[in-house]
Amino acid sequence: MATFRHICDSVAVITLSNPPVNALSSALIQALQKALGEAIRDSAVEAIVICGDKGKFCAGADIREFNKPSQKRGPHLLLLTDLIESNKKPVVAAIEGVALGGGLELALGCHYRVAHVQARVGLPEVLLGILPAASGTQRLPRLIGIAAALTLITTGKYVPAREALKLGIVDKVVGENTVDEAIRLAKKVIGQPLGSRQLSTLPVQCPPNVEALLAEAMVKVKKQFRGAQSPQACIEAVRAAVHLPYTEGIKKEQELYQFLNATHEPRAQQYAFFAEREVAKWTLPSGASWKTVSPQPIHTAAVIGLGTMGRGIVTSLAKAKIPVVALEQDKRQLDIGSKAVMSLLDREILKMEQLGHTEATNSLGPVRFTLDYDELKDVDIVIEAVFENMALKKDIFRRLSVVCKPEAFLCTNTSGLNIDEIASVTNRPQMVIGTHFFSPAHIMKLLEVVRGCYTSSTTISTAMRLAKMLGKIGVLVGNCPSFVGNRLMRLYVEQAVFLVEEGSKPEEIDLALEDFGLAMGPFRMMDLAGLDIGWKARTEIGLTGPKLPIGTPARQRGSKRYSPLPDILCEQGRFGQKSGQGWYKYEKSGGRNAMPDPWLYNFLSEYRCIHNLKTRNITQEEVIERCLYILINQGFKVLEEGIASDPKDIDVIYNNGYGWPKHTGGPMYYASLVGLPVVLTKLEKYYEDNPDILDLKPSNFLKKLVASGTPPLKEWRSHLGSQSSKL
Ligand code: TC6
Repeated sequence: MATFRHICDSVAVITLSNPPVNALSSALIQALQKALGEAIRDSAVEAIVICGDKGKFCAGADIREFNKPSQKRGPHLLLLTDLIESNKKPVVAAIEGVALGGGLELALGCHYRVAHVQARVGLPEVLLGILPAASGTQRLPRLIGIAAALTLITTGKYVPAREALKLGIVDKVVGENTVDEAIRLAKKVIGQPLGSRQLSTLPVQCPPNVEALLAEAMVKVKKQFRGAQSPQACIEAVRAAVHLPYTEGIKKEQELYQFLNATHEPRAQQYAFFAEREVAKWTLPSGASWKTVSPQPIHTAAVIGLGTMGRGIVTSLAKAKIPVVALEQDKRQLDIGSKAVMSLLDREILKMEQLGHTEATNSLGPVRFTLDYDELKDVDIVIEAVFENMALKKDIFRRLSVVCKPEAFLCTNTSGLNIDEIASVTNRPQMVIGTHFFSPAHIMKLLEVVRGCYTSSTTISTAMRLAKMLGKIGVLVGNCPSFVGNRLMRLYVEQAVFLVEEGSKPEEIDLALEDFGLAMGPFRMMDLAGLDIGWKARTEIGLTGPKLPIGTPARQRGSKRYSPLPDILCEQGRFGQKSGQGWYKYEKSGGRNAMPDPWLYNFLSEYRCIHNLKTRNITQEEVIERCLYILINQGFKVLEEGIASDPKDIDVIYNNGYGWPKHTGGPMYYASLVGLPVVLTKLEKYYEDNPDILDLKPSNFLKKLVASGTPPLKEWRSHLGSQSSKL
């Protein structure tokens, strides 16, 4: 756990060891306490170095233990940091890999910190619904000042070693032999006064406008993390560092920590943390799994189509150092696309340089632009990213069958088209898979990996590995129209539009859902994405436009309720931000500042008049319940149909691809928080009120879970029975 050994008789080296990331479990804290005690008592030891085993200092408290009652968690890290700091022998932290959360707090208790150039440090507790409760909120501001500490503590951002040096978090950065350097430093400072190195004794350097700074930070986090309490508690803790002596500040830190711990947020965020890692551990009904099926190596890739998605995908591959061939259909598109890609790559280089990378240009994989399919003959994987047109995609896959080597995997970046239909035109349907990227593809973390009925387990394994190589979270889902993410999203958006028909204003609905914590309400989202995209798709399948059978009622398709509102807006040229008007108006075409539009109010009252719709007062509660519960209900249907194998898959998709607030865990976790009987009763009520909204009809699986006594979320999967998995 924590081993203690002498080096050159005067320096004791204590190594933290708790694979895989040396997390501070109670056992490790106990072992560290023991090793420290021995080193402090040993008169032959004059200085101490703390390092981590296997090139990782420490990733913080062991999150797996957070659900244990606190009295069973053993000695508190806080006491340990005080013990380290107050002892007379200098203690140096040798930081390799990561010093995160409690790991950094441990290092801040040390008198000196030496970091390897590739190490990263940070206080990510806020992302787990808590705050740095082992003195991080009190020691860090004393070391680097209020402004920088606020940023780190409220964002949870990981800071690379060179930036940490600039900020003053570490004293030295080395390219190699971090522990040796720490030992050298420890020897050098033996006997020197430690007063100025004991952070808890230092005053906090406050700028004159400190209250304004804190207030500004509060406004920022309230906007950025709507509905979440931990960022606000972090600011309160830093405020305590400003106004109170260290020991009082620590009391406040503890109080705030206890307060947060009594809310649902830590559990929700910690669930989300582990869910993101567990989705990588896929298993098929056949028994094949991430453990048994090896991925094929990917040394080179190709991307077809350099529109918005293709450009992002090329950039993402280049960032992962994978050489890419980028193909377009004609010279003009290629010129436009290649310029756009180069500009994205330049931005990536700039970002890396700002973080202190000296060889940023060399750290990207090379990109070759071409019009020639023959250049694809040797690549290991192709990602087709042309627009959503089945005929076009099939043409491309037929061509790829001929050109690509037999071992090459063929991926389609589609947000909802049938993978099987695409695979069926190739000479290797088992090597075809859906890779649904999210825009901007070089930034968004989510990758929906869509298994078709022919897709082999090796192809799945390779696509999931690709996600990891790109720094993304791959979630394996089955093939159905719109897959998981967009299938649920469509109903949520549709519900919002129905609510507008019934009397809500778009901005009221957006506000209600943004207050709940969603990154963007449905109307602002539609305006951003472009209303014309959905309009085009609906026109193609005959829901609107010339293919719509004559005599179809305006607000009905089959037995289902339909709202023509978005179609009418498009007919009026209101496509959203791109045309300067949509559900909102904007300062200009391409503007981003959404303003309520009086034109829309008039238009809506006329529309309601024409369709004889009575408006009523719709509460925020109804907005949230109808929009979110219909989405959740569809989540249960997705589970029932075997399109996703576990509720956490849906949650990870929503948290990472759709701006769902992580502090509620994700839609399915949120349903478990609200209580499944409540969700069921509400759905029944709303369905009764709106029998033409068929998707409000509660799913059988939801009903089954409630009838089985509402088991906890981790047991839902076992209640699915012998459903036909699409995975
Ligand atoms: C804290 O410190 C509070 C202190 C104050 C109160 C006292 N605990 O991400 P990866 C596991 S709060 C337990 O796939 P990477 C992870 O589940 C903590 N387990 O690898 C996975 O397990 P699996 C603040 C942890 O190389 C394995 O390690 N710290 C912990 O892409 C590998 O993880 C954080 O929030 C942990 N603390 O990234 C740090 N950390 O293999 C969170 C990881 O069984 N961690 N695991 O699935 C990270 O950011 C990343 O894991 C990483 C490694 C950068 C350390």
